[in-house]
Amino acid sequence: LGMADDLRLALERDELVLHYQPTVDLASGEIIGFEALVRWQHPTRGMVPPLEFIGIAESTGLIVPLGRWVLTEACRQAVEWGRPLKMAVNVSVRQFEAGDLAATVAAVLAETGMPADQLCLEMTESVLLTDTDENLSRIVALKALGVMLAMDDFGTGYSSLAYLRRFPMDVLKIDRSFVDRLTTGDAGDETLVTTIVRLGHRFGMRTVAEGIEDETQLTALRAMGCDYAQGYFLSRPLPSAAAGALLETGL
Ligand code: G
Ligand code: G
Ligand code: MN
Ligand code: NA
Repeated sequence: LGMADDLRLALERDELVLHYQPTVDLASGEIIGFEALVRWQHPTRGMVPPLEFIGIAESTGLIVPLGRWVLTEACRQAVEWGRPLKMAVNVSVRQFEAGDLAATVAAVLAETGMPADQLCLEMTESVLLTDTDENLSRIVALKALGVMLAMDDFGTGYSSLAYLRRFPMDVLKIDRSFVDRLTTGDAGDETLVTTIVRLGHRFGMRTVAEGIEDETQLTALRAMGCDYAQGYFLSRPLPSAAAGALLETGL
C-alpha cells in the first residue's frame, strides 16, 4: 500500500491523534491555551510526525478531510476541558485554497459548541503570500465568524511586512529561529526580537514566541513585553490526558 492510501485508511480507522502544546502567559505563567499538533499512530511504524505526512496529505488533497478532522477534534477537546481556553489549529495553504474553509469552520463550531473566539487558526506566510483579492476575502470570511487568526513562523519568509497591513491577523507567532538566537548574548539578536514584538503590538496583535528551550530566552522575552510563549522549556506537546492534567495543576 502506498503512503497516500495508507493515510486515507488512517483517517477512516481513527489512527490520527492530536497532541497539545500549552501556550503560556509570560506575565502570569498561566496556561492560556494549547496548539493542537497532529500525529499518526501507525500500526507498524509507530508515532509518525506531521512532517512525514502533511506534505502527502497536501499533494493528494487528503489535507481537506484531515484538516476537518483536526479542527473537529481540537474543538471537541477544548469544549470537553470546559474552561475558556484558546485552541490553536494549523491550517495549510492547500486547505485554505481548496473548498470553503470558512463554511467548514462554521460547521465545526456549530457541531462541537466551541465558542468562535476561543479558536485560533494558524497560517504561514505561504497562505498570505498569494496576495490576491480571493485570499483576502477568504480571510475576511473567517474573521467574520469571530475566530482568531495567527500568522505562524513569522519572519521566515520574504515579504512579511506588507501583509501585516493588508490582513486582519490577531496573533503574530515569532519563529523559533529568532528565539534560538536569544541565547547568543548578541545585542543585535535582542534588538531584532524586541522590534518584532513592537511591530506586532503596533498592528494590534498579540505576540507569541515559539520554541523556548531555556530560562534565558524566557526571561528575555518577558522583559521585551512578548505576551505568550511556547516551547520545550515550558512543555512539549502532550497527549490529551496529560495536557488536561497540566491544565489542572498548572506548570
Ligand atoms: O508537531 P511538530 O513540531 O512535529 O509539527 C511539525 C509541523 O507540522 C509544524 O510546522 C506544524 O505546524 C505542522 N502541523 C502539525 N499539526 C498540523 C495540522 O494539524 N495541520 C497542518 N496543516 N499542519 C500541522
Ligand atoms: O510550524 P509550527 O509552529 O506549527 O511548528 C510547531 C512545531 O514546533 C511542533 O512540531 C512542535 O513539536 C515544535 N516545537 C515546539 N516547541 C519546540 C521547542 O522548544 N523546540 C523545538 N526545536 N521545536 C519545538
Ligand atoms: Mn503552528
Ligand atoms: Na510556527
